[in-house]
Amino acid sequence: DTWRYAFEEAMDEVQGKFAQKFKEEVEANTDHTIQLFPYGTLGESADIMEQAQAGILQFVDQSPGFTGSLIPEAQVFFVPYLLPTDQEQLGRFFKNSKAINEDFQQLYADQGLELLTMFPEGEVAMTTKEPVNSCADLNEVKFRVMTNPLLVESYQAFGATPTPLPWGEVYGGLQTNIIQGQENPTFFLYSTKIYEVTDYITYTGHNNFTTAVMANKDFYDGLSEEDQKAIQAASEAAFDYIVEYQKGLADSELEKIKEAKPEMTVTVLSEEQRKCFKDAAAEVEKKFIEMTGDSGKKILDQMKADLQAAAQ
Ligand code: 6CS
Repeated sequence: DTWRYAFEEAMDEVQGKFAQKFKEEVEANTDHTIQLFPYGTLGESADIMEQAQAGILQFVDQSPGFTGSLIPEAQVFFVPYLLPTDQEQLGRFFKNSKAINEDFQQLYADQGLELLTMFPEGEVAMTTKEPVNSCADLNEVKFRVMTNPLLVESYQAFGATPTPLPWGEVYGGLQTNIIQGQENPTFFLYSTKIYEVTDYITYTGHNNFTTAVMANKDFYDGLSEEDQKAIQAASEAAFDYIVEYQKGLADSELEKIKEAKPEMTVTVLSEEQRKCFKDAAAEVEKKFIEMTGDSGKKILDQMKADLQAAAQ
């Protein structure tokens, strides 16, 4: 059979690299082929998730930034400063976490999705038209966020005016000044040329971009045990590959941005400058628990325990 796999990025961006490795592994070890659909070919993130749930797609990569309304607990990835920025620790966390590999697996299954893996795509940076040295600088800034209620709460707590939009509206929105800021990992700031429409890149350390790869569950459950094993092995191999692939990527892509736009101002906030963002985090965590109740609290606690284990 030919299986269809859609993702939210271009072929040569991180999700595309993962997908190509996954395809290569599946095709080498089963009789099936995989057809890849990069960002834009089948619509926005919300569209490809619908298609995967309907079984039109067999595989989909959708980041929790867009899964928040479907699976409220997935918003946990937007509690500021919960995830470390250290990529090695993150790699260990995603690989071994009970929260990811058991608890989230069940929550995705409840929505007809077989969660194959989650992986990190790098620390997110804010890009804006004016400098950001503290929360006060975000006052009156319409800041684009993914369509995720907790991310809206975060930017509200940071002092900005959060504006949820699908990705396709971000470049134009910045160009026409409908929005004045957005956040994304460094590689994406370069590959999507978002640096052309913003003048300041600010690292606050408040989050790491996470994404999730899943299969339609009816499709997956209907496969032979052999095919299921090959899919699991392919997603493990692609996970290891993508963690390795990203080593040094944020640094090299930041250099390319500086080359393309020498007047870009890049700032890494000091511990003192981060204080107001860190103070806001406690409020956002409280909101998360209000939104998700016992189920969210349980997953948050489990994640904290898993993160601690990965720190050693
Ligand atoms: O900000 C976004 O909407 C996009 N960011 C990344 C890094 N991947 C896909 C997503 O659509």
